[in-house]
Amino acid sequence: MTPKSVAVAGATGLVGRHMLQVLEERNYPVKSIKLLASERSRGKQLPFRGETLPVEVLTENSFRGIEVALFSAGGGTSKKFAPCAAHDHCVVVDNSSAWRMDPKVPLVVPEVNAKDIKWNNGIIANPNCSTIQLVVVLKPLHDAAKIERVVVSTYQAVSGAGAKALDELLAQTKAVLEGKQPECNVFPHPIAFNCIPQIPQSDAFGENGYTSEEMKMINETKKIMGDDSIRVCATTVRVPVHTGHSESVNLETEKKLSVAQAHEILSKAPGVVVLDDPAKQLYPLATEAAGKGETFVGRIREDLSHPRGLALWIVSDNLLKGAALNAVQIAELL
Ligand code: 25A
Ligand code: L14
Repeated sequence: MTPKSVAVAGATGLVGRHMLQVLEERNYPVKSIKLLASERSRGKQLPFRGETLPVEVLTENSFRGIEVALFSAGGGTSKKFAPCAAHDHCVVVDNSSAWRMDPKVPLVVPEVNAKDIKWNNGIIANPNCSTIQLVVVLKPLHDAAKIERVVVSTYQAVSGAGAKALDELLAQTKAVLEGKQPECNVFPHPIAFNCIPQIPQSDAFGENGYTSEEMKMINETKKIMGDDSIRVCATTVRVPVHTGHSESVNLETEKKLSVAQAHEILSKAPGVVVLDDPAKQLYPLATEAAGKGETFVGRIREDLSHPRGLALWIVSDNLLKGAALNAVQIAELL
């Protein structure tokens, strides 16, 4: 691949910093790199390949001469600036939810639908973190036995809500251990020693009773898998974990899949690692998945309530495969 001129919009955020780290670790052929953020980050510097680079303020003219831009600066910023970048012949890989369901924008997980990159018009959307790790595991099972229905409950890490949320988890944990009242600023309820069934914490529930995170999992799964017939029910829950989203998944297939067949299919699936040895207490854990690029699956067993049902436990790093790594993998395919 010929080296590219790259920009990272939202470089100072948790995801933006991981994008820089992943570009570096995977040796992405960077000819030049521009770090962009809001006015708040003016004067900040970030490390890249042994150098310290200045952060610039993102403007409509930031993308002249840039070939690839990775965006993780929130939906509003992407709505406003991704079209400017595309207009300047830069290809945007956007981590926000702004463009994901736009029929003119491909929504891509390389292991699942790399071919969709071809029809991009300058913007490619990076899916929601919980959806990415789900479809990486569902796709090979769908190809083998056609998935008809999925019921998923998530156990989502606090890092998904950003750096301030992580600070709140630590401060509240300390307060509770000291017998003090935990203070809530980011989350509507204490997240320390608790589970909160509302993601994101700032959004109102929809009229149908679902959160936007739950609706993202439903809609994005169908778009990435290219199959509107898959029925999905999602419950998304924030848990006091630092990094690594976990998911309990029940699926119903048209053709019966045995546990052994599911094991065999998943052990050959790209990006997937099977960790499943109950006798040795081996199963995926958020603490083990954090910092790794793969999606881990275990606890694979028959769903005893359904003749063609399987139950699984899926874990991946929400900042890596769920965000920065998937975005860089898309950029590598360009
Ligand atoms: O709208 P969405 O799609 O739902 O996305 C909302 C947010 O979710 C995060 C990501 O936040 C995104 O902005 N996110 C998205 N996908 C995620 C995933 N898969 C995900 N999180 C986890 N997993 P983020 O914190 O990772 O990154 C935010 C970055 O965007 C920059 N930014 C914001 N507005 C911008 C902008 N850049 C350019 N133009 C704009 N208009 C932001 O830079 C950051 O890099 P910054 O300079 O605004 O903030 C730098 C640091 O300042 C602190 N800070 C942030 N907000 C405030 C603040 N300080 C004071 N007041 C604030 N309101 C933070 O410490 C930040 O790191
Ligand atoms: O749509 O854990 O990419 O708060 C990523 C972070 C949704 C919320 C997205 C979280 C967001 C999610």
